[in-house]
Amino acid sequence: APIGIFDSGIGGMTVASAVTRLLPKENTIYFGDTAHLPYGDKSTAAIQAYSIKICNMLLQQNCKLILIACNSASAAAFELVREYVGSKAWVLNVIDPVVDYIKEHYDGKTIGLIGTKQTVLSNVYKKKVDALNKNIQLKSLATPLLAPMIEEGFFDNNISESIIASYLSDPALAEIEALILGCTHYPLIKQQIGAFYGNKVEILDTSEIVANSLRALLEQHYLINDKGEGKRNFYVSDYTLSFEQSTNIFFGKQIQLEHYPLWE
Ligand code: DGN
Repeated sequence: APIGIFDSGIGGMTVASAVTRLLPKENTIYFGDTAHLPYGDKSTAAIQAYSIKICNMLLQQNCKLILIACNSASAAAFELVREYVGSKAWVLNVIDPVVDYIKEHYDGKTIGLIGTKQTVLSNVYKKKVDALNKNIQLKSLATPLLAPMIEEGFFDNNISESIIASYLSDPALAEIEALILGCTHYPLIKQQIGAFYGNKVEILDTSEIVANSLRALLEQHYLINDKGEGKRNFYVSDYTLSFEQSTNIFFGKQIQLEHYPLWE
């Protein structure tokens, strides 16, 4: 059975890429809801409705596990999706693995979070980190310009450097000792963010943490497929050539996207 991965667009391919690097034999089905992107500015109700419909499609394809590879959808719809999917498949989001990582590696520290408005305003990270009772202070800032900036290919030049510096200098993120990259796109600017802090702040790359936790879950339930052919399908709800060209940025090589008219 395949692993289903979905996101609001193609940014979730950073997570898909980390998963396929770690589990190359698994078959994966990726669904990018490009007809509705960006989720980061949508209401909770809208994101919940989109997520349920996408999960239906992934369940029809027999997925053994559904990974919500989008921080905004993880924040808005994880509980609902898990309830909806029930025992038909495992459901994983991109927030809990990071909170588990923090639980293991941090105590009494100040940690920063950047992400979309939906992710930051939902307060999900803060609630989960507070519930750890480890005296960790979570400081967060919505950084909505970063995702479109990266989509346009600005992630290692002067413009991205100055936008990043402007956001990270915000007093809301003062004196942090680690920073959570709470959006699918941000692994692309990990280097520049690290450099901003003179490499003295640990940058928590959620795509890698999530891939490790997905593998652990499959292992724990004897669901690993190490004899598969590593078949990969990439669907989008709205196809454009520019989405296809941008896959290169997020997946590391250009991917052929198939149009899946889920909303038509
Ligand atoms: N995939 C979204 C997320 O991780 O929050 C970012 C894309 C967006 O909504 N701009």
